[in-house]
Parts: sequence; C-alpha cells; structure tokens
Amino acid sequence: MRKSCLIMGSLLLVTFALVNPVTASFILLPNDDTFLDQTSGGTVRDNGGILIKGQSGQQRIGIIEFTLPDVTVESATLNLLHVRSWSNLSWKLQVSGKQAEFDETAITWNNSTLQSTVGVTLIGDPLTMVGGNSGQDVVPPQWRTVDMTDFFNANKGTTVTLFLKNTDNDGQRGGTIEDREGSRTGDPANGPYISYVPEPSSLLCLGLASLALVRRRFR
Ligand SMILES: [Ca+2]
Ligand SMILES: [Ca+2]
Repeated sequence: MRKSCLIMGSLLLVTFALVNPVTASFILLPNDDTFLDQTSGGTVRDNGGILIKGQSGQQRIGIIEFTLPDVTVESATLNLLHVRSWSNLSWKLQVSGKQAEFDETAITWNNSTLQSTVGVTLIGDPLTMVGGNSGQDVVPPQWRTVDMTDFFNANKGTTVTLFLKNTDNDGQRGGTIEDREGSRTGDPANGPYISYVPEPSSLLCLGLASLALVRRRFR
C-alpha cells in the first residue's frame, strides 16, 4: 500500500510546479483534442479549434483525451474556453465521457467508433453558450466550467475521452472551443484543462513521496 502510494505520489510530483499552495489545486492537460466531422468523413480535423454542431447530417463532436491520475479528488472541474459560435444564437453544450483513447493526428469520422453512446456517462447538465457578438466570434472569449468530480473519481487511474456535443438539431447553432494547440487565440494556455483538488489522504501520499525523495537525495 505504501509503495503504491509513493509511486503515485512521485508521478504527481511532475505536476508539482503547477500546484497552488493555498488550495492544493492541480492542473491536468489533455493528451489529445480534436473533433469528429460528419461532413468531411475521412479527413483528419485537428486544426482550427474544437468545432461542435448537433444538426443531423452535419455533426461535429468535440473529443478530448485525458489520463486521470489515480487519486481520489474532493473536486474536479473541466475548463473550456468558448471562442466562437455558429451564429448569434445561443446553443447548448452537453459534456459526457467514457474510458477510451484516440490519436488526434489520425482519427476521422469514418474510422472512429466514438460516435457510439454505449458506456458513455453524462457529466453535468447542458451549458447554455452565448451566440457570437462579433461576426461569429465570442468577444471576449468566455471560460466555461463543468463539475466532473464524480466522473473523475469513478475513472481515476484510467485514460478517458470526454465528448462535447451540441444538443440542438439546428444548422444555426453550435460553436467552437479553443484547442490545446491554441489554434484560435494563438495561446495553448487557452486550451482545455482539468483543475482538481485531491482528498487529504491523497495529499498525504504526496507528502510521503516528497519525504522519500528528500531522504534519497541526502543519503
Ligand atoms: Ca489538438
Ligand atoms: Ca491519445
């Protein structure tokens, strides 16, 4: 038990530079992010942000892959920057997820099986997203958050794919979330991320790992 605790703690130290010492909040970045585009079946679409549209026959489904650390969290929040809307109309964004992996440089609508809803868990209620107020752009872009604490704890230690779907079947509605490459804003820091706060017992593991590293260093 203590060994696994130390290994887990050591892995988490990689992200230690991102720790906020007051709230002990950690940041987790995606492995991959892109979207599945029904209108361009065989084309890899890893550019221009994460496009989302629900209209039948023209669907765009955002997909984001994270490897969740094997820690129990008090809270976990998905953070998304809304940069564009399909029009000046508001739209609905539903986040869901399941244990699955993909490669953003290879996945297409045609070769993906991720459109299936089998095994998918809804995460929170749909968010209402504003319409564009400057052409299609949302100015300034808006950070939106989704509580994913339960999903995180149910899937800790695994690799998961989160799905971003527009629940309106309407060609005028939908939008774009900034991707991890910073395609729309020029800044990768505006890409999707999870912020999480480990439970105190998990923080104890981190503390033990830190002591072990210190002991080894000064031997
Ligand atoms: Ca990407
Ligand atoms: Ca991957």
